[in-house]
Amino acid sequence: MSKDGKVFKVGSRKSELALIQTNLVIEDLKKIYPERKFEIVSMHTMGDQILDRPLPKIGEKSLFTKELEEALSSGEVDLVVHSLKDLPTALPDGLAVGAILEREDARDGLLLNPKHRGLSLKTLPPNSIIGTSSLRRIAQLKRQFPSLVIKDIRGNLQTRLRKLDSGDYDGIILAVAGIHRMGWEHRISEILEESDMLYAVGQGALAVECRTADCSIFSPLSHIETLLRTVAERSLLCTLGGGCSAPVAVTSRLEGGILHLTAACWSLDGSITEQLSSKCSLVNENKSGTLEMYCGVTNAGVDEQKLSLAHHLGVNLANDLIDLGALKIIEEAKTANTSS
Ligand code: DPM
Repeated sequence: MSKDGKVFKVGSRKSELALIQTNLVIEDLKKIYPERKFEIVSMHTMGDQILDRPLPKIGEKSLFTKELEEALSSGEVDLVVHSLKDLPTALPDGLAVGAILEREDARDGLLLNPKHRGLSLKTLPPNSIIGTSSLRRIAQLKRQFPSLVIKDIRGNLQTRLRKLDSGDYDGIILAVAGIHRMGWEHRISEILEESDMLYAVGQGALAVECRTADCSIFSPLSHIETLLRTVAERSLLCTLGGGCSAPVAVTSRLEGGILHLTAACWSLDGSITEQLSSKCSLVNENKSGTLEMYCGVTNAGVDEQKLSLAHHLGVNLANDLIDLGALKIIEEAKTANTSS
């Protein structure tokens, strides 16, 4: 795609959330390229079509991205908007994350059936049914709230809300960012703090995937702090080899030039856990960074040394977790889930 081409073709999944997210990014792009036209090309992915099996059991890494990436590689579309947390840490050859936009609230939230108005995970009656299909959420719920019952839930967000309100579930856990984008803030009963629930790598941030040669077109959309935090998180996940469905979770923050990263992994019943924190200074460091690609994310427009430091923070923390036995815990949790 040449920079003076007339139309950007934007690939998106067909779900309402995906289309809202795609339009948010198009609005930002229009500010930078006011002369451009945008055309959305929406498609179903394998993950949208298989609705009868829990996600981690399907076992395909790029479940929600493959068809869109093929359209990018073939030139059918010029960019694809993803939730960063759905984007694997290794991208197909020739593709890259050209931009990561400012992160929304990265935490998870609890939505309740209206009959439980005013309650929280702590005050729900014993045996209340909570819907989620995330190993990360399942393990943390089992560990922190053993009296709750966890039941698998699939489908897009509207389907999940309908199942909640029809009484199939007492509560469901969703990312606050997605709830906000859907305009459902009023349904949040509780925002889950770090002490109760760490979030998924990349949660709350939108990413633009593009052909590597086009990265510089999209990099002005990147939000530096988000980029640094999420590169640290993705480097951790990549080193653990976990993939999107591993029971691995994080929190990160950038404060006074210091990047903080906490990461944990759990066995499926939440009984075994390893959690570690680390930090690094991003000011006045004099380490030379030679990498150009950080888990598929390009360094265009950002201080390469800082990105390299963020990358190493994630890699080192992952290796410390591996020394504590993280690989065995993650593998066992994934195997237990696929065989049960
Ligand atoms: C990934 C997970 C889930 C999505 C696993 C996890 C949740 C699956 C479920 C990798 N992708 O979080 O541990 O609960 O059944 C997804 C959502 C968003 C992006 C919805 C959500 C919106 C938030 C964002 C599904 N992907 O997690 O509530 O943009 O970060």
